[in-house]
Amino acid sequence: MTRAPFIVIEGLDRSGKTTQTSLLQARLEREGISTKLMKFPDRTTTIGQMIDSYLKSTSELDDHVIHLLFSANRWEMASTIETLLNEGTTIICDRYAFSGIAFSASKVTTTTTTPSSSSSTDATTVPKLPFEWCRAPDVGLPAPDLVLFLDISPEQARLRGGYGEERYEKEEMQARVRQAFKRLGDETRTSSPTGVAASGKQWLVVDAGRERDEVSAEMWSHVELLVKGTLTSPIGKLWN
Ligand code: FDM
Repeated sequence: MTRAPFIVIEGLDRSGKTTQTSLLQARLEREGISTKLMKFPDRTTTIGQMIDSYLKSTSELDDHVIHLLFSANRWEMASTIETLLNEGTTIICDRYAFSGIAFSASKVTTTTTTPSSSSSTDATTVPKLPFEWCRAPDVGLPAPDLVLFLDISPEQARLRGGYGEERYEKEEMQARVRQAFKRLGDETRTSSPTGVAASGKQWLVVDAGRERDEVSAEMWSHVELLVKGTLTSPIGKLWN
């Protein structure tokens, strides 16, 4: 039995991720490929509305609770993802479990101390949630066949007008998130030097600091191979 591919676009804020995701969807449609665009968080569900008000800082939630809500928001779509892929609909997904881990694992508690011998202060940061704890709730979700990670440096993001108003859109947070994404990408590459993991998952870094059309052309070159090929392997499960 053949099925359609599951393609995830991950990226930092200001990387042009949302624009690139729509351009990719438009390209797939022009090629006559049946496509569904998904986005996480999906703010339309009851859980999604709780996430939305947390991100807009109109509500406060414990860090563990919001992390589990982000994961639950993916689980509520898991069976739909599987059904669509098996029916032959290609899924393009704007953020997925990798964002879930990268953002939650980048939350830190900062303590500052002033050594008696100095007038300057030392800051120590400690993660609020361990990396493996952050991964656990997403283990078993449908695994993407391809992850395109849109990378942009904090300097380039600043040139693009800086970050927005939502909760995680702060420069130090974004720098930690970038490191966490690197760790997730390296994990995939370690399981295979070509970036293709044993389960067929692939993580590719795209330099999103370039012109919009250059970025979309590179993304299309990776996606085209997948959508024009024949996929017979069953849908994988994340981190199994
Ligand atoms: N985000 C997104 C998380 O913290 N965890 C998740 O699981 C997901 C999917 O939510 F700051 C963060 C990432 C971002 C915010 O994302 C909203 P969009 O793409 O700006 O809507």
